[in-house]
Amino acid sequence: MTTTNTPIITVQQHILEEQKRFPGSSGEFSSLLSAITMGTKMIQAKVRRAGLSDILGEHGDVNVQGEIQQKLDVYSNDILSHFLSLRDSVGVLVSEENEKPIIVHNNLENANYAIVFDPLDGSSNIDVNVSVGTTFSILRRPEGVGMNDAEQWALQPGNKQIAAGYVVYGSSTILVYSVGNGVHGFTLDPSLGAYILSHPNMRMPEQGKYYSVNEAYRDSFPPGYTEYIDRLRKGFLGHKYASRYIGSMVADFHRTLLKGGVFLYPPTESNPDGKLRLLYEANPVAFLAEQAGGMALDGTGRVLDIQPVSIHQRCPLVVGSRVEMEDFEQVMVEAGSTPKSDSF
Ligand code: AHM
Ligand code: MG
Repeated sequence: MTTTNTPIITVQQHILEEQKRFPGSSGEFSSLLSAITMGTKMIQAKVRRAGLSDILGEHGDVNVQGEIQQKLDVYSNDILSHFLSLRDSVGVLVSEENEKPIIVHNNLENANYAIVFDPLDGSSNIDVNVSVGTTFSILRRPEGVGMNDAEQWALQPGNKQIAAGYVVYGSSTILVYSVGNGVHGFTLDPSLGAYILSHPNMRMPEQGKYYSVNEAYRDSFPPGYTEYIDRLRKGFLGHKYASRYIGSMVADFHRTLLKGGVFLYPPTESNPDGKLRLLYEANPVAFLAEQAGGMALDGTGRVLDIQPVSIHQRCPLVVGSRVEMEDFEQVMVEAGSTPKSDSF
């Protein structure tokens, strides 16, 4: 038997420690996060078998148990909704897969949290064996908002998130989360079925080597974006950049968090507000980026300061290392796209 001097810390232990930051919390927050860890373990198990479903004859309208087979994104939504609904502290669920918010507990006094999530981000990549992920954001019910006014629970700027995170189902499964006290990453040990702390106190490098954008759309980017990308290609501050683009935001962001650089999904002709969704895609990664020392802008200002008006609204997203992001801001000012902000 091998021994190690490094303490093994599970995500559950970690959450229990972090929860002490919430005065008066009586375990409800750790119970809520454990619904997410449990749900994502089940999703990853399904994702790992994705290519087998046809071979095993389980892909059809009805399987041998008489259950209707579901697409993976619907399955992921059902699983997370199921586990979160079991937690008394959850009042409202907002998912990319549901048109309207779901009121979970409208008669429980301590149902004070809204969970906003994309159950399977990048799901079009599943068929080609490329990384996908789950993103989530946790908000507290705003003062004075009634139990049934579900949209108002979620329509809060990202700076009100009390926790956010994601899971990448990649070459390994990793969960990254923050409660506003740094960013921490946990790799799933498949033999134990437990998320183990592998990346404590993650910090985004000050500058990276990669930019990440779907350059096929560059002709329709607004002023500033193309100039900025050209600057990165030519190199600045002693750096020449290479490009990486997976097409799963959560995986592209995870690389950016670890290696630095910048990820962009600008406005385009077909998506004038960008493609990504503010509440459950841009906000969680913006929260994590800032917690890790990076920045996130929508092209004109801080993503986390956007006041949402609808639960599925889109927003442009530019997120990355401090050096690249300050340069982006400068280029956008020069292009006349945005006033210089004081917030960075
Ligand atoms: P989805 O939520 O339907 O999966 O779409 C979001 C995904 C992101 O993960 C990714 O960044 C983006 O779509 C890629 O879009 P494109 O193919 O336009 O580059
Ligand atoms: Mg998505």
